[in-house]
Amino acid sequence: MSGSLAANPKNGGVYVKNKIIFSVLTIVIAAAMIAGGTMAWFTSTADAGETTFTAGTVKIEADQVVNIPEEEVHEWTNDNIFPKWVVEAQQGQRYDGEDVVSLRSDPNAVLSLESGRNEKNFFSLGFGGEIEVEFSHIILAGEEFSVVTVVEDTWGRNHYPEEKADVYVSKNREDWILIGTATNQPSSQGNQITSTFTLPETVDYAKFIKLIDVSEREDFKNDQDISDNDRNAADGYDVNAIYVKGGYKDKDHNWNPGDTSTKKYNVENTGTKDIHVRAKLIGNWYQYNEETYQWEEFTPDHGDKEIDVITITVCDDSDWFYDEATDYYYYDGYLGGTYQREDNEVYESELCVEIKVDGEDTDNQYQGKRYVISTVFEAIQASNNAAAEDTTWGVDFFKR
Ligand SMILES: [Ca+2]
Ligand SMILES: [Ca+2]
Ligand SMILES: [Ca+2]
Repeated sequence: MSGSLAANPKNGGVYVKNKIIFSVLTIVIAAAMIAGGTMAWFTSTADAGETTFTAGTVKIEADQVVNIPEEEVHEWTNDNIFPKWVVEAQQGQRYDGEDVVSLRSDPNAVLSLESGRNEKNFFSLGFGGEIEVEFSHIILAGEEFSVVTVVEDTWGRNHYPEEKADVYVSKNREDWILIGTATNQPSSQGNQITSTFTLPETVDYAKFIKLIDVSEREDFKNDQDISDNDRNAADGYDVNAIYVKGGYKDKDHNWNPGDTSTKKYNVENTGTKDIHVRAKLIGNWYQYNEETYQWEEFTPDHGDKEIDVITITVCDDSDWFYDEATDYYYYDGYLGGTYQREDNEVYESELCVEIKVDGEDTDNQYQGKRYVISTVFEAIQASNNAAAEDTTWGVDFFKR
């Protein structure tokens, strides 16, 4: 019989919970799918490249409610942010109808900015060619806004016809908004020419930028001040780099479906009484509502199949166990209170769980979605150090 249950005369001697004290808090970790199956985790404490997050200490105590606010998932940065990757590239032809030389034909050249003169630094669009890049952060209009920057190489020529490209932004790759035209003029200015744009008020944010070459053949045809060689080799706007200055940056933490991430909660009893502790992990998918700028719940659809692509398991060597019947994670024992606490008494413990995203069933519908786990901790008074014989919450501690 648990010490937390007692005969209550007012209820006709029925055993009721008379000493239950809940301390509840919510800790949020979040993940979002990026196109191509890469997933990003967001937490305010995660460093890029690590898969372990420390959520801080969960302090559980009688008559206390502890709330840790939901962590921000994006942070504003004034840095230059480069695209995550090239989504699509279609190179046009040169003026003479030949293919653009191979040195100038690597689309990935646009993902970084270089100075100097090297044909490998840029991707020549060719007449009518295009390139499309995706960012892992949000390009924004509004009070804090992003400056879209496109850099072209013409290497400081005193005279050269205009090479230009229309610049579009999109949040979904379907609706594109023209924000301006980038140009190589004045070509004499230096090795690189920079064009900058901001999003119009009508666009909340964007994740994609597309450049379409709109250089005019007539400009080259009619220009008597360039050589025939130059004219024939003309290959459109030369994209050294596409980037954005300022934006909401994902707390970038990429992982792929099939990978496992670790989440740890340090739980400490700061109350006077010995307690049992359990935790419920509630996971939900969210999608971004472009109108409200809020994340809203999303229900994955796998047809007739019952599929949960997220699997959560307790880490090896853990002092916690999962009880399927109640769907809670329990600390295996009790955490000693401060009252008459003995030197060797355990009063804190770490709940460690591994969160795995299935590699096969995590399909396209998860693109752009985020997985959030809310964790609620509950404490109940343990009977006077008699944990070995304890049954609480319907769980038989040490006898499972
Ligand atoms: Ca050029
Ligand atoms: Ca060119
Ligand atoms: Ca470059």
